[in-house]
Amino acid sequence: MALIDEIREALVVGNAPKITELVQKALGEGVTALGILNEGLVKGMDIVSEKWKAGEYYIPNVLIAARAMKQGMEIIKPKLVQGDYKAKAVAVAGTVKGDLHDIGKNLVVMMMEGAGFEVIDLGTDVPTEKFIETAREKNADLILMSALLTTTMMAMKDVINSLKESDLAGKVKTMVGGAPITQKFAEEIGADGYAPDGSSAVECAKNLPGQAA
Ligand code: B1M
Repeated sequence: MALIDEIREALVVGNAPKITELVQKALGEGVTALGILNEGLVKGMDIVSEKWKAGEYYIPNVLIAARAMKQGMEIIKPKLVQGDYKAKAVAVAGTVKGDLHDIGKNLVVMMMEGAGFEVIDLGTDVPTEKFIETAREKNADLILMSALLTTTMMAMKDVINSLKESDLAGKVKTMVGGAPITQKFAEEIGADGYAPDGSSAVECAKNLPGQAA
């Protein structure tokens, strides 16, 4: 079996030690970090999602897989540097209030850092004010928000509205993403950018007006 398939299978069963071993081996054999991420880890997590939807997996199964994913991501993180782009931009990132999902957000943060952005990661369940306060304190250029639950999507709008009413209006751009988020929703809530995945998040951030390109 190809190494990448083994990584995917180890992710699906949440075997973190095996993930560590296989990811290191794959890097040693010249498989790219992006290949390991997209073809191994993310595809493995897609299978986990399907199993959960089908009722074959329960929350502990998903958590174990999430832990294995995190471990794999930590190993490839230093290798995910893309090109020689060096952004001057500072971004504040987080999963919005009420939402504890962080795998996708962590991926986006990792890709942004790899592309040269300085990212302050506020973690999950981030209150509206925390995004604004941190952006002000760190003189940030961007606020990156992730949401995975339909019930927490509207928290993104709260952040955008608070930003518009603050002294940071027009200075700090916003970008949104996450499984239930669409371009249409992003436009409706007045976000400056939307991206469906980590790579396009980097492109979107680079192309927002005011960013160092
Ligand atoms: Co949750 N969960 N979960 N969960 N979970 C979903 C989201 C769900 C769709 C599963 C389902 O029912 N089919 C469903 C939401 C349904 C809905 O809202 N309509 C759901 C539910 C219901 C719940 C709970 C309520 C379950 C419960 O307790 N009864 C609960 C809520 C907890 C809370 O947040 N308050 C819950 C809990 C959990 C776990 C803790 C078990 C675990 C999270 C572990 C963790 O994150 N540390 C978990 C997981 C893993 C999932 C699924 C299976 C997988 C999510 C994931 O990590 N995907 C998910 C099913 C699914 O999405 N199909 C599900 C992989 C990840 C790489 O993709 O996060 O989409 P994603 O990120 C992508 C893009 O979206 C994009 O880039 C990433 C890379 O490509 N992206 C951005 C993300 N953020 C971005 C930001 C950007 C740009 C792009 O710019 C700023």
